[in-house]
Amino acid sequence: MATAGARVEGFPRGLTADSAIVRWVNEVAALTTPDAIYWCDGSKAEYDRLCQMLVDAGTFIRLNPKLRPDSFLARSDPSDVARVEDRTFICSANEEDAGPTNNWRDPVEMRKTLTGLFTGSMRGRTMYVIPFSMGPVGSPIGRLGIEITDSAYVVVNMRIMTRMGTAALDAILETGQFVPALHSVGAPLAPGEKDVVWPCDPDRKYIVHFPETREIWSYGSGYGGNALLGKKCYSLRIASVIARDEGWLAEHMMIIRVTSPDGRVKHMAGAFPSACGKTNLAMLEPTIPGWKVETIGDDICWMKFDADGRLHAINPEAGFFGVEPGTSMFTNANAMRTLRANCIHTNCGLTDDGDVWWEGMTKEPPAHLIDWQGQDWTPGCGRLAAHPNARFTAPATQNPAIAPDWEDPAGVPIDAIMFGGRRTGVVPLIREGFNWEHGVFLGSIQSSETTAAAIGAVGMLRFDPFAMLPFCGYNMADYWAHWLRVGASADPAKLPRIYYVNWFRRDAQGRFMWPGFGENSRVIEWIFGRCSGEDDAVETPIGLLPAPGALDTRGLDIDASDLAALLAVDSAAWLEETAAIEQHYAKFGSRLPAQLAASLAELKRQVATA
Ligand code: O2Y
Ligand code: MN
Repeated sequence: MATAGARVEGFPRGLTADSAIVRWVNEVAALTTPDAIYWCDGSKAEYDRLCQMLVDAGTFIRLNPKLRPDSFLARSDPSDVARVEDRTFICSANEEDAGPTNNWRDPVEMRKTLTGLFTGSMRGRTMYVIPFSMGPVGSPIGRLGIEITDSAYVVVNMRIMTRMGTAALDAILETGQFVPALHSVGAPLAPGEKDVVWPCDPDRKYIVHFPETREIWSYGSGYGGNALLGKKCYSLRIASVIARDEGWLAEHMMIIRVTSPDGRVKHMAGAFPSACGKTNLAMLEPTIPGWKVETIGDDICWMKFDADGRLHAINPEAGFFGVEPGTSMFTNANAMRTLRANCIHTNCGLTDDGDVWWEGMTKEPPAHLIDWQGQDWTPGCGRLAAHPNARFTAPATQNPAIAPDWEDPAGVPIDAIMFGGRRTGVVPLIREGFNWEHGVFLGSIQSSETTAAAIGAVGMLRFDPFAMLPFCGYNMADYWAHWLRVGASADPAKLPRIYYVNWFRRDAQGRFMWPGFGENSRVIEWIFGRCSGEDDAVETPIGLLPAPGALDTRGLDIDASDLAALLAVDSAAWLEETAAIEQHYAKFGSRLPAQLAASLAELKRQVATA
């Protein structure tokens, strides 16, 4: 089949020219005028062929097969290294439906702008059609999509991150449902023009969502969440809107299974802002004897009520797109083991023996390497070997801690939900919400210091409710109302308990007061006990904190004064915090749910009189 003069390869059997998919693909081809249209089948042979093509084009460097078999390094354009929040748009018909935390644009205007940008944008390139499933194909919690892209780098990453290819296409044909996700790097090639290793449009980037029609258009970037459209764009921004309309939850959460020494099992989900250790927690190796943590997912969690009236969660992804700097055998040994082969590394250093390296990976840096910008690097040269947002793309199945049934289409029943952030002061190590409504209050006031996961200043304190600030596809106040509705519709005894953790408290000298990493299992153990009915908490104005001695610190080298400070409630500091929360809430005007305003008023009353 030929389309608008483009060569067509791999056209799937069983697809007819008048199907909605083919009509959409043809419309896109007519607009973007690629040289060829390639329908992906998702096979390993296809993946290997495309990886070799990327090696031949200079986009991929094959790593030393003896050290990292079937693994590759890519270096992006320096203008294209992270998510671009200020170029991410929610184009709902009404501005108020996007809310004060999103960049809104009029959908009609935005369509005009995008149509202009996409006109001829794939000239000289191949347009890849990627059918994919978020979640195991056929899961009642999963969803389907089709990404069209002119980047082979995106195709191979999508094969790791989603269930992509023929099985997903068959499911789309059976259900007739898919979210269309259109992506172009925005770098058309003139006849005979030589390509660059990382094509993108350095000056114009648009990551655009149309929530009402459930469409995604992304232009100008080839990196991460900007380009792998199944991830943040679909699984969070568009899925959060679908979830609101259908009564479920699409969340920025890791999911773990925790098993106690006596074999009891609980499942926990956790929302943490970008690059705050969610992947480390998802792959945690407990330091307390006899406990086991298994990974279900590290970034995204879709939860629906099952027939048993409990929230069941799946990880809609099939891989990890994790931060490299700081990842080591000490901080996340399971991640390091996951990276032994079959991975794509983007923007880290290349050692002289053909391996990868990033800051924090080993105590001693290599004596020499090639840095993420392709320059010679030696320790102390004043530049970073890896970009702070350097990432690995790794198959989830390679994680030694992955739960054997992590792909169960029915998902796992969630017992506890954690919120957390990077807070130097004020916020204690752990507290429990009084009930679901108070838990939603805790999520709504989640705050954290910013990291390198997105372009912008690092280390700035910002409210990041439910860790969804950059990812909620509609008005954040309506999202809180949705969470409250979900709770009100359920049997309270079957709802997960809600917690707020902070691993990042520092003392006056700037030293971390809590060791973190594997020692976080002590906090997990307390949560586990609470979910099992243990009565070892004290009530405070900010929530339920561990009773004295309830947190297991046996074998831990921690000062009693540090522990006391980690679990203290400083009323004066909380009174100041309530002033900041008032400002945060004021942005939402009359859309702010009354229950949250009441929770804030009660907190203020209590800390003011304490
Ligand atoms: O998409 C990027 O460029 C990095 S951001 C990211 C990547 C994987 C998982 N989570 C995030 C995030 O920002 O939350
Ligand atoms: Mn994330």
